[in-house]
Amino acid sequence: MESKIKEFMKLVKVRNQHEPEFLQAVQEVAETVIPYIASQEIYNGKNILLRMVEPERVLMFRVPWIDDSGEIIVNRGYRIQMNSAIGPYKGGLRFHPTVNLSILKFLAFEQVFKNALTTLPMGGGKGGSDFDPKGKSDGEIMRFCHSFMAELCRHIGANTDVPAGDIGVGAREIGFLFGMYKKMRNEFTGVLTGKGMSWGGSLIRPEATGYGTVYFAQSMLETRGDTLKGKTVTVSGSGNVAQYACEKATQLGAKVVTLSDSSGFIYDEDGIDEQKLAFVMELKNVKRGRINEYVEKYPKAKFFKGKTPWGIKCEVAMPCATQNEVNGEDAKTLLNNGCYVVSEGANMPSRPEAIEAFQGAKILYAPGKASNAGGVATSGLEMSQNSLRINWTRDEVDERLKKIMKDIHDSCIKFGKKDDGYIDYVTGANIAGFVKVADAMLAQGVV
Ligand code: NDP
Ligand code: 2IT
Repeated sequence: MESKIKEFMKLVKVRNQHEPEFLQAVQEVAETVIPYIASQEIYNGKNILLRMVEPERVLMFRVPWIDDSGEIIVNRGYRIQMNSAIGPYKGGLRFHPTVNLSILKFLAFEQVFKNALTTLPMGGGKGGSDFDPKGKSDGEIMRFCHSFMAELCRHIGANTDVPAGDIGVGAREIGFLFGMYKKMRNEFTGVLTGKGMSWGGSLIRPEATGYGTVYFAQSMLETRGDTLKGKTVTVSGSGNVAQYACEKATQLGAKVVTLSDSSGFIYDEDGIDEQKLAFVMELKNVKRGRINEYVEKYPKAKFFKGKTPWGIKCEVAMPCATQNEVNGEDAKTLLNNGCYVVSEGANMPSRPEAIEAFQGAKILYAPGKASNAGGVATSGLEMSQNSLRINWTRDEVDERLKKIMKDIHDSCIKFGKKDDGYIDYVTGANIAGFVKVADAMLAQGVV
């Protein structure tokens, strides 16, 4: 088996030599799915995984725009249309200076499996730009988004490819992107998700990723007759996912003690309650400030410059910032401090050594493609509402989200439960996602 995996990875590496994040994501899937393929007659000799690692289409384009000083700036735009076997391409757009082909291909690849797990008919895609929204005026953000969509609008559509938000892309950006799509194509459709409530958005979509990550942690704890009540939780990031993970964990009786951004983390021993979180939301979403301003408002809290929160004692950790933010040493520290639940809100936040440490210690560890799937699942619900031209209530969407998170948890158990009862959520999520997409690909032939 080892040699089969090595042989497969050799082929993938030759084609994608300079894409470390993409190779990292593929390696994890290969290690868990190749042994399964070998055990199932129907998938043998069909090169399905080899087809899955090759995007159906990669778009790369120039995004020129004019900044407030009158200078012409050129950014690079991308859309990876990874797999459409079970539905239109679906996945977010990331605007961050680190964006490149490797990052977006890893995200698109993960998205294929994640979307399959949601039980909804969505293929996988991802896109974005190396544009840095930090410090830009609203006018600059608008001009950039309009230029980006002026090209992207030819390649997407409500039945073709439906983008949404990710790092650096929230409600404001989705608004500008939607406006230009509508102008260029002269149609009002559900081509993007994460829209505003008065123009086709869904209740709970802003909350969904963070809430879902907490619901998943709850399901994992239930397998051990445990709950979130009274637990100390560390959260990284302070953006969309982190904010709502903090909100739901607090509502369920846990105490969230950290938040972070790329400049460092804050530690509030008393817990980040509803009122303090409202301050963070205003700071990050309206004033677009930095997390260290939290300690100016709440002087009992401490700011640790340039550090991540994984040295703080907790029972539950929720990485909600970015990829590879938890390394092997961080994992050991978390384990030594008594952490026994890790529910990932971000995509691939744990490095392979960290995952190995978590699973070696047999703690409850959920990979992002399972635990953060609530965001895209609710995007799927937004698409359904757009097609029906109706809006569901907050409770209705939340109930559907809870059910989907529970179904994902069940799928992980189905394919990931070991003989000793330990649930390997990585294997479970990868195989469950693979089976759904692979069966559709087999039915559709070599396309
Ligand atoms: P936001 O842009 O709202 O927030 C991102 C947060 O992460 C910010 O606090 C940001 O800090 C921090 N961050 C970003 N990059 C880095 C970095 N390189 N090092 C340290 N901190 C960093 O994004 P989201 O909350 O939407 O996304 C967070 C994660 O969740 C991502 O991995 C994303 O792919 C994933 N995700 C998002 C979903 C969604 O629906 N939005 C759905 C599923 C997963 P700073 O402001 O300093 O950059
Ligand atoms: O990584 C993700 O799942 C997202 N950024 C959300 C994608 C979506 O289409 O809602």
